[in-house]
Amino acid sequence: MREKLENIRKEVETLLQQSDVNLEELRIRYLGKKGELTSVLRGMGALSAEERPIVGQLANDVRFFIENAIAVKAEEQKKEQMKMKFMKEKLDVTAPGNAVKVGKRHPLAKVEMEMWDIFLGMGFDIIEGPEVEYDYYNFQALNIPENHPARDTQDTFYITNNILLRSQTSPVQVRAMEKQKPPIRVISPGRVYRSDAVDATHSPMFHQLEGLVVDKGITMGDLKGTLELFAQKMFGPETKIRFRPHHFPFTEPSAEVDVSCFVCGGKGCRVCKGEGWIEILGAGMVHPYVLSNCGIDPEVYSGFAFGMGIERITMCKYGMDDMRLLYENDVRFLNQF
Ligand code: 2NM
Repeated sequence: MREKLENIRKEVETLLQQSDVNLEELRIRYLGKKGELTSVLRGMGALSAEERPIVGQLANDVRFFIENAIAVKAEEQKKEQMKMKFMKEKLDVTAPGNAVKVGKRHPLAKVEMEMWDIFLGMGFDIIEGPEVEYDYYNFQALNIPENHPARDTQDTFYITNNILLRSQTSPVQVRAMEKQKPPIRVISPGRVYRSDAVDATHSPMFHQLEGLVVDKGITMGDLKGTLELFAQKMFGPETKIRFRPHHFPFTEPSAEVDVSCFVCGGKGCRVCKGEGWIEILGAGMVHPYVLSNCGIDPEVYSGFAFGMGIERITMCKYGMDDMRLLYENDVRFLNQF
């Protein structure tokens, strides 16, 4: 019987060496009501009176040993499980994260901001004004009275008889001249509207950036220098500019301004259509009537102004042949810039 108890102890000891042993099964198998230890104890009646307490003591020791060993093993298994769980759930803080897809700037916005930078660098301020304007600010103050032929080329959308969507950003500059004493050095970027049908080069809404400088002694030379520097910053340091005489009601004299083709350098290519020059803006000396309309004495002050289409410059710069691409917001197109 002693030998049997000793064997049970050894068996349990061996079984507990397996790390994944099922402790509950083991407990039932040895300590349960029909367990091996219990069946040994049941046989104790057959022992002699001297042997009984000794074997009884031994049986208790074995029971205590098994209970204790199971408890120790249970603790070990629990620790092992926790360790595995932590390994599985380990967070590698050095692993690269999931890239967040952010949008990109629209090419029109990119070009406009490039223009801001260039003119801010020359000391201009950026000013804004309403897109819904009075006829007075959009036309009359700019020397375009009712029935003037220039109203045809700048036909726009009317809200009422004397309120309209601005056809240029010059009204912003008229407001600036009314409010501010010279020296004035401003650019006014923004949306403008014209009653034009959509095609590859026209849209009823587009963007302009106009500039205005008013001070004592401002000349056409200042205009040329300013636009030359702008062209070189925008299209490259080799760029030349060319003035062609033109007519605008709000400037006198007026000019259309070309830049030497930044693709072929003037030899003639697809982008400049063989011309060597690309028209990019209109400009001139602010008409004395416009200055006096805004409360500035043309005998004391003079000024120059210019205006350009942001779409046009963007299309030139990136070699686009259809303006509609700029408004369709097809990401396959937009992702190229
Ligand atoms: C252009 C061309 C030439 C212009 C004139 C003025 C103002 F308000 F001073 F009279 N602002 N912008 C101007 C001059 C605009 O756009 C093609």
